Amino acid sequence: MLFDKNQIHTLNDQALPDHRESFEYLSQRLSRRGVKTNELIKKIQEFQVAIPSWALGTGGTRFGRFPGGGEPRSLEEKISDVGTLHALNAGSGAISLHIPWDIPDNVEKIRHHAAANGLLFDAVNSNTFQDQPDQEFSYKFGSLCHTDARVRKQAVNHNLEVIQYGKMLGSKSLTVWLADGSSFPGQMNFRKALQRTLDSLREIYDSMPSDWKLFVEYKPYEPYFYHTVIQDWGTSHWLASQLGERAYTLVDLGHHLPNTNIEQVVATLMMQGKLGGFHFNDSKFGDDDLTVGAMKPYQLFLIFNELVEGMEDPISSNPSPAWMIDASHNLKDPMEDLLQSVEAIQLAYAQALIIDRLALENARDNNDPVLAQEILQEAFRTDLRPLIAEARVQSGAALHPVSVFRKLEVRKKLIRERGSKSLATGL
Ligand SMILES: [Mn+2]
Repeated sequence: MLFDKNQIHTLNDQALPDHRESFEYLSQRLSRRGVKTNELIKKIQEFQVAIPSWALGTGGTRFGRFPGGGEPRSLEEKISDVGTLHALNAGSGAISLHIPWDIPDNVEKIRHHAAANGLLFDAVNSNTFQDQPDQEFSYKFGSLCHTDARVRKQAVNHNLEVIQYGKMLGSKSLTVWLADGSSFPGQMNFRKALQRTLDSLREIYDSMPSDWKLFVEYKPYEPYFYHTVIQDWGTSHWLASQLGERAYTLVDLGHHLPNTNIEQVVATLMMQGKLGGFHFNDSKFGDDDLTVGAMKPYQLFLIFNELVEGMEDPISSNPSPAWMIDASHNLKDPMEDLLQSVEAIQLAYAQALIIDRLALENARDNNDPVLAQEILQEAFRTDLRPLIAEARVQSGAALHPVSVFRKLEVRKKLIRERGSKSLATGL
């Protein structure tokens, strides 16, 4: 660790009187509304968001990349960086690996290092969207959907290899995101490509350990510009339903066309017990990889409203989804961006938890959209930042994570240790 935990506590102490005042005021307001602050804090503390290994380096666009230095050069350093985030916010207690970028050379050492940082291994991710130097066949024209059975076999085998690494580290799920698709009308037979994808996924699904889950991610465009094989939640849901009860849809906030009602997608999937994973980010135009909550915090809140309803529904069989941030950062310090993203997620979650659900249902039953909006916005416009901060302090983390990150000069120390030109693997 680049700093002593006591340094966090010292910095907290300086800001504590101001925090106490805000928190006391908020607690009183919440308790008048019948909200139990302690229960809320416990739920925030239990809510852990996985950090993907590829989010720790500077991202870029197809036009360029402007790294800021001190990027993690190895899997071990990626784990250290997530450990640093978790020490600061107590909400990033898991890491999601990407194979082949993060193949562990010494499994025991990696497991130990993660445990020492208080981290679990979340879903493992396969990669058949780019060619690796040693692979026999190219994925230029697809992977699991490819017309050539040998290419499909290679892609299936890669996924099985990813599962093996995941097993060694203690993961319990595989996320499959395919870049498969076409860029020109007529290039691909939609029906045959989808059928081949299902057949390939079935091979992977049938080989998974019995306690593993398969998450099928969708995306409407990019890297291909005419069609993607798994374009939307409906296609993903159909695939997951065909595969079996341990296959689920994964929703990525950036993987929708403009104005899609994502909260409705979430509600529909949870109603059927098929929402397995969730990727957070934010966007203005498409899959922009912006900081969570930077652009559309109200939409995020509305989505969490459905997530909380789904999680609290005693009849729904939906398992607790795997939460992950899926973004890259081409202007901000990636670690500062991740701290902001986790806080935005926790805030939206907490806001959704304080919605007066009984009153909302009554308003709905009485067809009263005015009252329904009042109830939702009462929760959304309540400033719960002191509550999130209190949850962190009680967990021994930082009152103000970004501020502490800067005061402890974490980036400067990383650059000193790793150099200003280090490049994170996988980007
Ligand atoms: Mn994603």
